Amino acid sequence: MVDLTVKLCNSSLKNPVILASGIWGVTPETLVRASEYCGAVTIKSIGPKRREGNPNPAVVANEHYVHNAVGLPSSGIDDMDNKWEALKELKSPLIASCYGDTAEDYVNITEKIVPHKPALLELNISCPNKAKGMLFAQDPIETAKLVKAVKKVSGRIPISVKLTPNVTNIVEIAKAAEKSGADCITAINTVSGMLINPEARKPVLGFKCGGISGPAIKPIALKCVYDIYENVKIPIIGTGGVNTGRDAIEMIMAGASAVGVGSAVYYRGNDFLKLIVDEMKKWMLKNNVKSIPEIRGVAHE
Ligand code: RRO
Repeated sequence: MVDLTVKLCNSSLKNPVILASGIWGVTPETLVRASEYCGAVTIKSIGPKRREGNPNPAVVANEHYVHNAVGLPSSGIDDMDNKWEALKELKSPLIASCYGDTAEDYVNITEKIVPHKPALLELNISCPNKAKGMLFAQDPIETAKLVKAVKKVSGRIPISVKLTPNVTNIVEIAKAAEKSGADCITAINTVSGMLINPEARKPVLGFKCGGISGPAIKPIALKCVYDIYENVKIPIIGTGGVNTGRDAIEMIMAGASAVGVGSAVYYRGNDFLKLIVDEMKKWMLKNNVKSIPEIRGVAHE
């Protein structure tokens, strides 16, 4: 027998696989379906108000990567009042992800989310598809200020800060988040990139550039998680390019307490979460590993 359960902040998860924000968790129905199999589910980031996405094409995929500039579409925090009830059907804990333009946006959204008691609130401060300016997650001082402001209103709900790899030193940002009271780190968001269609002589995506996810970014995500693990004590949700149970095991060996999975749906189909959990189980049986904590961070030894 293998034990896949893990503890993450205040929650017990039936397994370490978490549906990452964005790809599948767009409606309560897909979240409920995902929750049958995975340890926790993350809702598509909720914004301060209604926002349409970017012009098409907004997502393209091949065997190496998924490239998106979806553009933070959201029906807005107030529309969540129509969704909380349906989310009571979830079979695993909910991670509420949110984004904003200002610290006040994050604070206001947090105040509206807290009464619904998600297991974790994920501050998405790292979407590469914001129209202009620097991201919170590209500056340790801004990250710290934001986390402190949100912690004042988040009560007992633990906070995870989702970081971008598009920085010189992700560890410095993770440390700033931890020092200001963050309970968890989610690493990483997508890697900034661009594709060009040579016949059309222009970028492929309507937004021109976007975020890269999928298999191509797994080594980048692994190094970020590995480096963060050496420098902070709070748990890490390791996210980026995890497509198989074996990939998830690698992420745990880098130091992740749980593993975010999103783009894998493009490669493994709608059963991706079940497939990845089953593969983890099989790998553990074959390699005589009885529990997840037994292998967490072992790549550092
Ligand atoms: O919606 C998006 O364009 C998007 C978001 Br919010 C994010 O966090 N990461 C990403 O690659 N795309």
